[in-house]
Amino acid sequence: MRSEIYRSASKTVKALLSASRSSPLLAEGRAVAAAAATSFRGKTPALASFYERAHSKSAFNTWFSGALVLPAAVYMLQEQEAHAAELERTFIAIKPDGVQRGLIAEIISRFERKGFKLVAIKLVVPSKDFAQKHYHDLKERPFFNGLCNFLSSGPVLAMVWEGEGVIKYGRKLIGATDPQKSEPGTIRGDLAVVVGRNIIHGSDGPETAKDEINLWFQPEELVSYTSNAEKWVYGDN
Ligand code: IDP
Ligand code: MG
Repeated sequence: MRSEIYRSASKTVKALLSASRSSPLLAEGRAVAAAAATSFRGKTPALASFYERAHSKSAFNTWFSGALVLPAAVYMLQEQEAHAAELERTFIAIKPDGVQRGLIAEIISRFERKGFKLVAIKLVVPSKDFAQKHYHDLKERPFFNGLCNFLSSGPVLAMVWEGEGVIKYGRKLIGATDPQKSEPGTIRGDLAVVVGRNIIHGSDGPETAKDEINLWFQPEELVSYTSNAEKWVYGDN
């Protein structure tokens, strides 16, 4: 999955790299960097303001912008490109039982502590019709009606989490569908007792993740940002 920041970063990296290949002269590199910085505005404000601060009129900064800022920008964006390319997103929802039992913070903290990144969140009471759409795969099952009644009976905390392997590992954090069979240490294993009140939903694969995110969220509700912790959560040795 490619975030917007990834698209803009990778476009900028390509512009910077091709400019530095075609002309190693710093003066020209600076011109390209200036153009690239324009495209940062409104997308990566921190980087844009860093660039603008460094790109004032003094002789020192003229040298500084060409010699340091351009390679630094390329390095930062390459890093971002490397991470963003591997990241995926999943839909996670705390069902009405989890919300009513005061387990929101507990559940969010398990995903956060793992190193996954929250990119969307909202509290909603879904309609029965909406619940049926969400669980459409189960419409032949005897518990379908009761399940949809339950999901639409109160507030649901809908979220999108991002990270490498988050779809599969999110399911591991959640545990088996039936809490009687969920391992201790999992959310359902530690916090739930019966299948009808298993407190949390998580997408079960890449296709469902995409469909469920689209069902529950508008594209503009998904927030692309670089988390401070990312450089410590990801890395190769
Ligand atoms: P999952 O939530 O682990 O992905 P699914 O098989 O997709 O499990 O079932 C969706 C939800 O339907 C479960 O989380 C649970 O709330 C409910 N459910 C599944 N099986 C039963 C059942 O046998 N009786 C009652 N409810 C069930
Ligand atoms: Mg399921």
